[in-house]
Amino acid sequence: MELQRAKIFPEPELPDARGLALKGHSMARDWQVKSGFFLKECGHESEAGYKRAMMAKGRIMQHAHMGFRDFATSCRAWIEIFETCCKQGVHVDRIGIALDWSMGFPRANRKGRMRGTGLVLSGPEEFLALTQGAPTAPHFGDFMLGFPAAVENTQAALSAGSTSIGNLGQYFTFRLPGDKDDIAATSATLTALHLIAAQDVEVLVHSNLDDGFAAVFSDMSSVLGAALVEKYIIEELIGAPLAHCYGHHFTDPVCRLAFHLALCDVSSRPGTMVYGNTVSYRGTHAQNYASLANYLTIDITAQHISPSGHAVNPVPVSENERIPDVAEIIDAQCFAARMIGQGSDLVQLVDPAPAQLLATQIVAGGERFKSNLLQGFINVGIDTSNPFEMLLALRRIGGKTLERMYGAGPVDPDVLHGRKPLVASPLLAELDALSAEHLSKIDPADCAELAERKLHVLVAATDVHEHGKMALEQVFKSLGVAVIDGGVSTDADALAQLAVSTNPDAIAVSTYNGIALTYVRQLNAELANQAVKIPILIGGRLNQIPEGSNTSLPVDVTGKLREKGAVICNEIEDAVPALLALRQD
Ligand code: B12
Repeated sequence: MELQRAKIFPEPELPDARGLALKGHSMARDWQVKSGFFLKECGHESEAGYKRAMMAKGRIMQHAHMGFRDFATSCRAWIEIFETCCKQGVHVDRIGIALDWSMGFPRANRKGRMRGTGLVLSGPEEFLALTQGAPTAPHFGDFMLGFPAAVENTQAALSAGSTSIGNLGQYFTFRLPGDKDDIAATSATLTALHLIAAQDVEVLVHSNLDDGFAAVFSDMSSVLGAALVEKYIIEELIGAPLAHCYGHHFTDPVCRLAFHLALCDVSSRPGTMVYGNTVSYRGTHAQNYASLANYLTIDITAQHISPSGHAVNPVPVSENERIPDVAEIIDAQCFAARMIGQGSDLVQLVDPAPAQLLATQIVAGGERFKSNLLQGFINVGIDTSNPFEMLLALRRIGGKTLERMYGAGPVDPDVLHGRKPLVASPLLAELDALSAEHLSKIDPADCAELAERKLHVLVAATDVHEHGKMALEQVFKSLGVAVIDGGVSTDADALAQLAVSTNPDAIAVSTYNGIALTYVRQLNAELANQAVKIPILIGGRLNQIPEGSNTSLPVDVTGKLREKGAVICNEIEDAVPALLALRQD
């Protein structure tokens, strides 16, 4: 399938990129970085300057991430994390906040929007109040850039003294429930990026690659290629400094180190943080501590071999159960500090040669991805000197097609995304193994019976989390159950429409963002409106913050979901009895 400009941009006209650039630059007269507690205390103009100073000293920095829903709890946590760690001789260099997805909507348009699990800051005063509690670098990433509220969120972060603002990666893949206007999101993002570019001090545009296309690419060189394309747009076309973050999906130690070395090779700025390998957290706290130690060993070693300024991020071991609490965040920070202290001699035992070799391949493949993409865009008639067109085209085309069209590996119709990966992403091998493990737990007699039934199941994800859906689809296909792709970040009304047009035997929903109950209620109502009755199977994180409550942690809603008629699936194999129980016509 060839791409066509008219299909990518059906609009007769797109907003004027130059006009948005002027708007962003003129806003800088009123919105400049204010020197908050961190900048005053450290004596640098920006976090990038601080990072360079720490790198020169050989100090490895630490990042803590917190995601409470309540403002007062968040303010207290900010202070407690910093001060309790300090008392134990541990310095937390930066704190990132998991903001709520409703923060992506402008303040005036936020009321009544479906809320997720994160914090909502009402305006610049709250951004400032939160970050004034302790002299640690404030990092605002989630749901800032990339959404319709990008401008006002960036203004607020600048006035709270934040000099690393993101998260560009989310622009490409995250969707807000009920929001279909990608022109508004792109206009706001581009204006905010120019506001950042026009600052008197260096403000890093942060992009978490794992939030972007890294979670779906099958080739590590495509991930680096995407980073190079972002660098072209942000640094060359817009003139703002860009810093990358990666880590959630980088499980294989050699690959993790190789990607670090590859990124060092192509970056001119210090990195923000290297994210914890959160997908490896699949067990108890004790088991997750092994995963924490495993990736920290690589990240600390990486900083010794090739310092990049990325702070290491020890993710609390409760991450796979629920949003971690303050004590767990502090424990993880202290654990990391001890590992950093003990890690400097370990590097002598490490031979980086295999990772260096892989890094060379990743960089070469990444450069090829970038040049294929730019040439491909020119051939299609996309103006590659226009950042608006570049951003919107990447977002609309999406990771899977981009990799199939422009990946560095040879074309192979039999593999995922149609190309043999140059450096295979470990994530896909892990998903294969996971699917095989779940398949092996299903009784062969049930497998045979399901294959005979020739069922069709509509499979969708309510949010960006796609791996549960991918694993489920693999298992369904092996069982002879035909999968109808319901997409990711699919709103309940759109899913119901799809159900009406495709008439599946069942709908399988994978959900993670703490909205399980609201979603099933909406889906039930939409299906009832269309006068259709289709069984709903649901799995993922089946929790939700109680409506009207200000508690910070979501609660389990499996009982309520059951009352609404949904079939609860804690594991993939739980779908089997439900599918076998479907009435045969
Ligand atoms: C990978 C990951 C991401 C990736 C997703 C990449 C992608 N494209 O898929 C990235 C980094 C992008 C991400 C983003 C976010 N994430 Co996240 N993420 C995770 C993580 C680490 C793993 C989830 C996963 O994919 N697991 C792999 C699957 C295969 O395994 P599983 O979950 O155990 O699923 C099994 C079963 O449940 C079953 N299953 C799943 N669905 C279904 C459906 C049916 C019908 C059936 C039968 C079975 C089934 O299949 C699996 C095998 O049996 C978890 C933490 C963790 N370690 O679990 C957090 C987590 C899910 N994320 C979380 C959050 C909050 C977010 C963000 C909102 C953060 C933010 N503020 O930006 C955003 C989402 C934004 C958005 N727009 O939606 C929270 C959810 C909190 C909650 N509800 O309590 C978690 C739990 C982390 C945490 N503790 O805070 N995330």
